[in-house]
Amino acid sequence: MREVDAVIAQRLSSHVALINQISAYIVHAGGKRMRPKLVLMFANALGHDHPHSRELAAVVEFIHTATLLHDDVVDESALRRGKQTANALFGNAASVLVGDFLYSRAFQMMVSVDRMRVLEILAEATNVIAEGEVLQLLNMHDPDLLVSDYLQVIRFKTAKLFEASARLGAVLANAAPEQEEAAATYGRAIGTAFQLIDDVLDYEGDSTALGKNVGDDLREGKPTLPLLAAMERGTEEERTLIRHAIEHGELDKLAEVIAIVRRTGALEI
Ligand code: GRG
Repeated sequence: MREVDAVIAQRLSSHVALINQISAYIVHAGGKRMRPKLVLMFANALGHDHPHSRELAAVVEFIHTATLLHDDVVDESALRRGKQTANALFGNAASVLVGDFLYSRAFQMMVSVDRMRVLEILAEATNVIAEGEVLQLLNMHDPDLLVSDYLQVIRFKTAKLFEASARLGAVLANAAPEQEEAAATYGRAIGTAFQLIDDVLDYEGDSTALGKNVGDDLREGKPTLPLLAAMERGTEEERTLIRHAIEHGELDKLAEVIAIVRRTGALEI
C-alpha cells in the first residue's frame, strides 16, 4: 500500500493551495484503503503486476474520498476517521468543491490507464453511488420502507465501489468474463456486508447503546435497519406500534420498541 500512497501523494497536487491543504487533510486522515486493496488483490491474484494497478488503486481512493467529502456535507457530520470533518474545519462550500476536484482528478488519471472499459466501469459506478445517496434521502423518513429497500441503498451507495474495485483488478489482468464477474460478485458481497455491520455496530456498543440509538431513531423519525428488521419480523401489533412510534417520535414507547428489537433478533443480520 506504500506504493499506492506514493501515487496518491504525487497526484494530489493543485495550483490552488487550499485544494492541496484540504485534499491532503482528508486523504491522509487514516482511511483503511479497502477499495485500493481490492484492486491490487484481484490484479495480483490474476497475474497483473503493472504500475497501472497502483494508478487505479489511487483512482478508487480519490473517488471514495470525494464521496466522503460530499456525504459529510449532506449529513452535516462533525467527525470522520476520528478527526474533525473537512466541512467542520473548512466549511461546506470548500468541502464540496474539493470533492469535485478529487473526482475530476480521478477521471483524469483514468485516461492515463487508457482502457475504455475502466472508464465505463467507474463512470457507471459513480452514477449508481449518487443514485444510492438520492434514494437514501428519499427513504430517510419513510416508515413503509422495507429491509429490501434499505439493502438496495447500500448496494448502490457502498457496495458498488467495492464491486467496481474488484472488477477493475480483474479487468487489468485481462481476466476471462467469468473471472471478472466472480471478482465483481465478491466485491459486492463484501461491500454489502461491510455496510450492514457498520450500520448495526453502534447499537451494540455497550448496555446503553441500543436504548440510546433507538431513542435517537424515534426522535428523528428514522426507520433504521434494526427498526425495519424488527417490523418485518414482529407481529402485526408490534409492527403497528413501531411504525406509529417512528411517525410520531413517541419516546414513551422506547422500552417496548427495544423489547421487540431484542425479541425478534433484529440486530442479527
Ligand atoms: C462524488 C460521485 C460522487 C457522489 C457523491 C454523497 C455521495 C454522492 C455518496 C456518499 C456515499 C457514501 C459515503 C457511502 C458510504 C461509504 C462508506 C462505507 C464509507 C466508509 O468507508 P471506510 O470505512 O472509510 O472504508 P475509510 O475512512 O476507511 O476510508
